[in-house]
Amino acid sequence: MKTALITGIDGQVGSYLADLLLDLEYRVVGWVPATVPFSNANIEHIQDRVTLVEGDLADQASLDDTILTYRPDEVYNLAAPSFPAGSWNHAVLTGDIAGLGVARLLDALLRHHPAAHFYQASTSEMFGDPIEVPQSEVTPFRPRNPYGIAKLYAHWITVRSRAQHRIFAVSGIMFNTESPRRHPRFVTRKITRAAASIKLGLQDSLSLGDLEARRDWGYAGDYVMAMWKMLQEEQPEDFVIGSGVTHSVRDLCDLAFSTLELDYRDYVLQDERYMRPSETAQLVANPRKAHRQLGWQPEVPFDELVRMMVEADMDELMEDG
Ligand code: F7E
Repeated sequence: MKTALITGIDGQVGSYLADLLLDLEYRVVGWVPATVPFSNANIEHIQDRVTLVEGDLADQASLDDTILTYRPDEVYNLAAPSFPAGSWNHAVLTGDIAGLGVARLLDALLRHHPAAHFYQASTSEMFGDPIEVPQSEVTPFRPRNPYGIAKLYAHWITVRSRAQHRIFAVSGIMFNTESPRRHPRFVTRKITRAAASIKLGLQDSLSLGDLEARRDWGYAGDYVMAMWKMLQEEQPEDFVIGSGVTHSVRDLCDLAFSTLELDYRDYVLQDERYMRPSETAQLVANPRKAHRQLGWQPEVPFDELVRMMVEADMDELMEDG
């Protein structure tokens, strides 16, 4: 039986990855934060089947202990602050955890268990304000916030550690991943939850930022398969993981509200508080390498994803009420 360590198992992507690895009969060890209360909502359904360990990417000792104790065959690093716009308020913390934390984790692997296969969760935010559209594995990086900058450090320390120490370490450059387990601070879930809440008469309106902003949104449950496949390859390589299609926030509103037979124009307000400077960038994946080499294709298209999220939010709000 293979053992996998997932840092950030309690997050959206971590929980879908844990579901997949349990289906594949791995022993799953999940890292949860040691110093802040964590929400177990995403992993409640599997808590009896995974081993939870407290750890922190700021704490070298907890990394060393975990690697020495479990000697995982595969390590998936998904733990990091994940709000690009909000990272301006926590630039140093973001750099420490999302950036240097990866150097610490690689250090622990190199010293205690260099045979492990390592996956670093990189992000389209590293492209930031890109010089080409769509973005592939060879597109230059131009991050535009502390989150993207920290993730870029993590990307390069992963790629260069592979060359320097000949370890199996790879970087998966993921575009936006969404699902009913998405935190409601992100725009997809903010909208699907609000649409359900308005339908049930619990809320009258929804304040958003730029309705014309576009993103390449995909289903988190599909993307974890690409992550796993990357670690099963013969050679360690980096991949861009995304759908290759963008939609606007307006499209998202239209779909989410019309699923519930509502017209978003009756409820959506624009609010300066949610506007971001430099939002003109076109972030869209060129996932051809993943299609060709990993045989990976996302299965859930955007409209189905939005409907799935709206329905889950309706169910959840009705249960709560
Ligand atoms: O914004 C626009 C906003 O906050 C998406 C993280 O997983 O993906 C995620 O980061 C778009 C942006 O995600 C509102 O301006 C409009 O254009 O859902 P989001 P994100 O910033 O793209 C990347 C790949 C990551 O790596 C991150 O960890 O939606 N938008 N109005 C809004 N966004 C929010 N949150 N709230 C609004 O009211």
